[in-house]
Amino acid sequence: MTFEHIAAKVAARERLTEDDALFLFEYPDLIAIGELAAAANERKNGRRVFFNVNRHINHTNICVNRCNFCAFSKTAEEDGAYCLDMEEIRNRAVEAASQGATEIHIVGGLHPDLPFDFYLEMLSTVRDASPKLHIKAFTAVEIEYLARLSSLSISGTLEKLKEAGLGSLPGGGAEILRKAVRDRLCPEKISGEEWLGVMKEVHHAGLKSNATMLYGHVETYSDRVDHLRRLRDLQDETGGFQVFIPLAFQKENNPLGHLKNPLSGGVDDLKTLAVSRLYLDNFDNIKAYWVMLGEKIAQTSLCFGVNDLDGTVVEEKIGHDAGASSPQTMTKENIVDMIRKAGRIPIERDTLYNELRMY
Ligand code: V47
Ligand code: SF4
Repeated sequence: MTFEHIAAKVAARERLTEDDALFLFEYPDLIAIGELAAAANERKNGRRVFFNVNRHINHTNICVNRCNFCAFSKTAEEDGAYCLDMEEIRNRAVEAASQGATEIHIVGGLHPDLPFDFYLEMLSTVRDASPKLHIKAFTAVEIEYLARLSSLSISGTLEKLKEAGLGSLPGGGAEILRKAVRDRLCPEKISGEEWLGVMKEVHHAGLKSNATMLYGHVETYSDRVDHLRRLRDLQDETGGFQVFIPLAFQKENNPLGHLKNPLSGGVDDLKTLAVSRLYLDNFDNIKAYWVMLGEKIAQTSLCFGVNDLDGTVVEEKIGHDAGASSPQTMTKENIVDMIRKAGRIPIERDTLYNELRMY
């Protein structure tokens, strides 16, 4: 196999194999991979780059799981453990709507004591705060937990959540799907197969979702490729994923932070985004999440196949508790400026990738 062979396949719009993706991860010429990914992206999306105006709400950090990469979760007794009440949730949603947000992104820990009604009330509270807000909430991991809590099936749980205002799902909780890695990262979490199974039901329920991959800890390139292959296979089947978001591992305040993983850093971030663009030919959008990448790598990634910069975020806990040095929030003007300075066209989108405004 040669790089030229893979480049010819990309030019001919032929699907890449797992071996091709592995070859690209191991190939030392980042710029060549980036050029190929940028061309593949431009064929799909031109020079347009999406962002949205959103606000995150992490309703609680109390969690029954103790994932080894997580600096956010606490037991109920620990200092810093919290659970927002409905008034606090409502205030955040009202403030977001008044600042022009179109999306509320809600995820949190797996709280041992909250009833299923809390989650329904949280959705209806946000929905009632403003009809303009799309609610993107709960990872596949939380959905499985809520199904156990409510004693309903996954599809029954989704139906109830939809009735209360759920609009789509974020892509968290995927981590690395392969069992050997997952056992080291998060032995208490649902398996990779279960994560995919929940997403399949989400898509069958008519909801869109996102997909992530947490990278840069104990995994190998082969584990990453296996992860991408499973996402691509499910996407072939359902078409329900809107975007792929690689999440760069943040090292502070968690048990895996001491590891010296050679697969991390700016070059690896850009390569991971570029290979994802090339291999995931059935995903329209590849997102650089600036919270984990930092502003400069996120902006640079627009020349490496990325066409989405996430949003304004406002209040971020998961990455920042783990040491992310990016700001808490980004103004719309700042995101527009980043995109323009990369020679691209900023497009504000809604959660479902409808175009709202060109800048
Ligand atoms: O599921 C936890 C990850 C995820 C760390 O769908 C960590 O639009 C890095 O999924 N270092 C939550 N990552 C965030 C997430 C997300 C973010 C932005 C947009 C979307 C979307 C989804 O954060 C968790 C986990 O995979 N995470 N700890 C850490 N130390
Ligand atoms: Fe809990 Fe999610 Fe953190 Fe795991 S990653 S400990 S499930 S909050």
